[in-house]
Amino acid sequence: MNHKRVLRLAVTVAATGALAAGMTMTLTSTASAGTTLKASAAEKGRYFGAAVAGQKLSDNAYVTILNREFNSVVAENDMKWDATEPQQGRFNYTGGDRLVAHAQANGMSVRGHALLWYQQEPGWAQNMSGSALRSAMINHVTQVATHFKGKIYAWDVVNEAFADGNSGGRRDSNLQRTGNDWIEAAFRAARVADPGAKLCYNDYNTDGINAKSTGIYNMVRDFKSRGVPIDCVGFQSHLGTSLSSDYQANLQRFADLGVDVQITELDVMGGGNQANIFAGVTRACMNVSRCTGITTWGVRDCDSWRGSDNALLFECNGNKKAAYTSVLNALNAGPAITPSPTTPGPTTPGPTSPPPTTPPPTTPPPTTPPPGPEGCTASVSLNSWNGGFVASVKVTAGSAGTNGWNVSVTLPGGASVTNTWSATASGSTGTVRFTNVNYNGRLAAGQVTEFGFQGTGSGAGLTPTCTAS
Ligand code: 9MR
Repeated sequence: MNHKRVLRLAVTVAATGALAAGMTMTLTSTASAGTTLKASAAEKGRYFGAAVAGQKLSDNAYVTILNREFNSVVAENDMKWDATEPQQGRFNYTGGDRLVAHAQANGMSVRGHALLWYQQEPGWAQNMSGSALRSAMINHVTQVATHFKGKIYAWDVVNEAFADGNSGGRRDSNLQRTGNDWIEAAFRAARVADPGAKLCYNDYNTDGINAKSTGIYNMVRDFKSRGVPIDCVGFQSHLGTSLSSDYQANLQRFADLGVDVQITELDVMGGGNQANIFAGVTRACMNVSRCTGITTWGVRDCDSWRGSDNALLFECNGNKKAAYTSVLNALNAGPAITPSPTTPGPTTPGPTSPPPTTPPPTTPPPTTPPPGPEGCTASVSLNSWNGGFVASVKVTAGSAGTNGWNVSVTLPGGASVTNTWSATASGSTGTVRFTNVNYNGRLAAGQVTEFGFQGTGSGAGLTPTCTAS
């Protein structure tokens, strides 16, 4: 039986960022009766996810619950730095690929966790500092995000970079000591590597309006004002025996900056208040139109990092707990979000569906070509730090379109290219020539494609010249 009571109320999204991204939202109050977490969340335009430890995928009882109840997964450990780059420059994607394959085979989206985190750094990175570490970490972001390109709904680009307590400032770490701009450098590199993934900042102890969440809020506001690409903020929500009364207001103030919010690692101390707290978090997410989904940090109590806290929604034997029912009811009672067709803004990727892994075929040239020079033009945008840089290069075809292109840049003395994507480099110092790869050489008149490269030394004053063939 379908007892849908649909009450449409148009909500003007106050967030200028959302408006800039061409986005409007409709809140739809819908009483529904989904019978699984994923169905109920999906009815309301959200996902419901779980953190998965790789070895659990061979536990049948576990996988049965995972596939029945969840439509999003995140690797509990398998996509962290120590797992994916155990030795510098030697990447291991076995665990991450296995989880992505499971997700794709079962219609689940994937959150990526985490490109940079001061914990779980591989030993070689723990021993680094300064510009060597900065280069290594940007390379890590680039390589991992490129490997999973098109397969990740949202990346935790940076995890837990803010200090606990009242300072509202950054946490000390070797990453932080490479310079305060390390977070934005990471976000820019991630955007270049996987333009289709939403890019999140993720942290804990942000479960209300407090000094730490306000520090993060100020960073996000600054990023939005300067065009640093950030799309979402993750609220881990490892909770105790009470829920802050301004939990929802805190989510809402971030949403009002023009970013999505997500509950990313939810678990709650077992006992009397557990079901209420789980329900309160779920209601808060449902009441914030830009809260796009909830992830619990595990499936059953005994899968949890919190051991005897019994912090999750299923007992070890797979039975649903009272907390499960309270979450399901809160999902079913909540309003739906219907994102309108979205025109992606410059820093906000649009549709939630992952982009194709191979770029779509280039469109044929229009019959009346737009005005412009024949050949092609190129422009560079640079993200640099002391000792290194990432350059993003835009190639625009002239009025005749291109069959192929190459772009030459002359690097300052001492600079060299260490890594290139979406183009092939010849040479690494002095004048370096970048040639299209097989899928981005043919451009229609006026069409734009992008490639990038990373370098050591200074990238100042790069003036690219583009030649079409
Ligand atoms: O649950 C994770 C546990 O298995 C790991 O040993 C631990 C250290 O890497 O990380 C746990 O997950 C953490 C997450 O990555 C970030 N936020 C806090 C989570 C719980 O510690």
